[in-house]
Amino acid sequence: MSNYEVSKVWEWNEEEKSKSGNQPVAGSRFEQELPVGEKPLQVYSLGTPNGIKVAIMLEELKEAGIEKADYDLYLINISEGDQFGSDFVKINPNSKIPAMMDCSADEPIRVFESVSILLYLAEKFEQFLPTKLAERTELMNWLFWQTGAAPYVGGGFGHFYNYAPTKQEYPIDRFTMETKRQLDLLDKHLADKPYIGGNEYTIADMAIWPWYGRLVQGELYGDAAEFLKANEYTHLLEWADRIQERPAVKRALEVEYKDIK
Ligand SMILES: N[C@@H](CCC(=O)N[C@@H](CS)C(=O)NCC(=O)O)C(=O)O
Repeated sequence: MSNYEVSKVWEWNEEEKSKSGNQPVAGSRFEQELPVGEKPLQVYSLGTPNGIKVAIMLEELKEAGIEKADYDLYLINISEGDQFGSDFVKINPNSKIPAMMDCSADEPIRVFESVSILLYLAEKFEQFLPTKLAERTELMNWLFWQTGAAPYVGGGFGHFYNYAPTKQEYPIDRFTMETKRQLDLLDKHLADKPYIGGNEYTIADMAIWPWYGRLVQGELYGDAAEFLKANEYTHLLEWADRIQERPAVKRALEVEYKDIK
């Protein structure tokens, strides 16, 4: 039982205000000059699941020999609040990694939201994206699914199971239920096909693997894989290992993020 009583109007406790902490307002908090390198793509990111998606795509494009997809990759340290600096906010007004500038376009193009970046690169370089309407639509279904579903895993389950300062049964139960339902969905979906979209490896695999593949492989949220009985999702695990074997994926996990300071 909690003693918490919901007030009529929520007030922000400004004493908790800090450069990196959560605030109920958007926009930049300080002046910042981000470095810009020589390569066509400038990527500002971090090795979290959303950041790893983009690193995989960039490394896959490199593996495919596409030189125009060469990139400079910079570290945005979200626990130090780099995402609230003026230059980063100009690229992503939502202050979240990953964010990218395509400096090879006549007018540089900003791209934010990890799946928007995957789609942009897939369309620009005509890779990892089927062209037939039916196959493309199936891929879109899973891309949009991932964008809507993963916050239940990260912001819901991962937060309350691993990061919250106190362990509370109600939110852990609620988000574990939903996370296991999503894992079961993917496990059933992958029972008769090697990749999310069918027989072809696509950006849907790149979007889903850093979240759900890494979760069942025991790479996210401490002992979460054991807690979720991840070993029961055998098709999902096989798929996760299949993706992990790709040289570009291995490189993406070890890629160097350059300092912005
Ligand atoms: N829907 C966004 C989510 C991005 C996101 O949540 N990024 C996290 C790291 S994985 C972040 O930058 N958090 C910093 C913050 O919330 O201040 C995407 O897919 O790009």
